[in-house]
Amino acid sequence: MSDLETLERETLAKIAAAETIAALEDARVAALGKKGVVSERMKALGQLAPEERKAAGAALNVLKDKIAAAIDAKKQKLEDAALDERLATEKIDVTLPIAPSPRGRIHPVTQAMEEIVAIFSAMGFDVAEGPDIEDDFHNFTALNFPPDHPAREMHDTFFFNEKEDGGRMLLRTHTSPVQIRTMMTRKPPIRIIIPGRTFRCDSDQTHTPMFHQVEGLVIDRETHMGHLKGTLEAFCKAYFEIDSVKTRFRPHFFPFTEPSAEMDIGYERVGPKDSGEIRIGQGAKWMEILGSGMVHPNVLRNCGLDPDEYQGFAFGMGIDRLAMLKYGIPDLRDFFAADARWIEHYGFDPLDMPNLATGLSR
Ligand code: 2NM
Repeated sequence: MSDLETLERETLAKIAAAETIAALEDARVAALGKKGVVSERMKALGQLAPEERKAAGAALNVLKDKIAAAIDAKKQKLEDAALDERLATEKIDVTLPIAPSPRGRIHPVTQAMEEIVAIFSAMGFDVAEGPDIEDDFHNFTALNFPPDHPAREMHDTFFFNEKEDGGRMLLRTHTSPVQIRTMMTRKPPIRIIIPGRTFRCDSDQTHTPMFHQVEGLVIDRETHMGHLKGTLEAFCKAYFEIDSVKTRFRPHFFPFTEPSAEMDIGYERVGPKDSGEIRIGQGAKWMEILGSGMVHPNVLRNCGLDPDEYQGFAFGMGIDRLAMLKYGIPDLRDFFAADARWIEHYGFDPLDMPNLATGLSR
């Protein structure tokens, strides 16, 4: 056997024996690398006589091509095997149940908001939304606030800098501007609730400068205080998940409703005296939970509705406080403290969407 044939056999055997890409690379370097056997022989061609050189060079080139082809083929084989192995070991079973306790919790304010939306949706209300940044007309004037009303003052409302026309935008102090926008663009009957962020210059134990409100509006031809009462009592039963609720309506004043009333619900203390634990719905004590009233004729007129043809009721309540009451959360400021242990304790499972069929909260 010629010397070249031995070299070919040894090199191809080494390539065939390589079980990893690294071993194959070693075999390539040993044969075709700069100092590899084939390369060394190429260099040695120069010492041969010209008539021998041609044949020897051609033979070496053939050998070089054979080795290169063998390496390519083997490389492909090793890569295919590696891919098969990965496909076999990295497979996932998409039919497995999802992880039982996903990380992340729903904030109690979000939970309360979603529960409130579920309750009013079942009563036939739509959810309406509007901008956080409002103008004076939608936040005050259209709502029948007189020009000198104290709520328009700097110390109650967050105003932006004056615009060129002298007007000032503001952070809405309630969600009522959305009711105005809805009445100006939609024909009655209207049944909407408006959950959202609201802003007032106020910060102490029980007030944060940003808070959440849900307001509601019903406009139709023959809507009266009885509808208001029935709707809000039904809401309280559903929200607090109790069969009966004791309520009372106290006369009040809002610029945008006439008559206006605050609704109280009955409650009592339970457990040890200073535990702060309460039961909502029954008992000798009263707690104010919302404001309401029949939409003022001026507000209807400001929105292009004829008060002799249409009337309706509206109400508003604070979601943060409703969440504290229902879930027994003692301190409002914890809502915005971004404490992971707090949200782990008071938060809700993201996969339990509130709905009336399976229960609002678990
Ligand atoms: C409340 C209480 C009572 C209210 C009134 C209106 C509108 F636009 F129809 F005039 N929107 N919201 C309203 C009425 C809000 O919050 C305590």
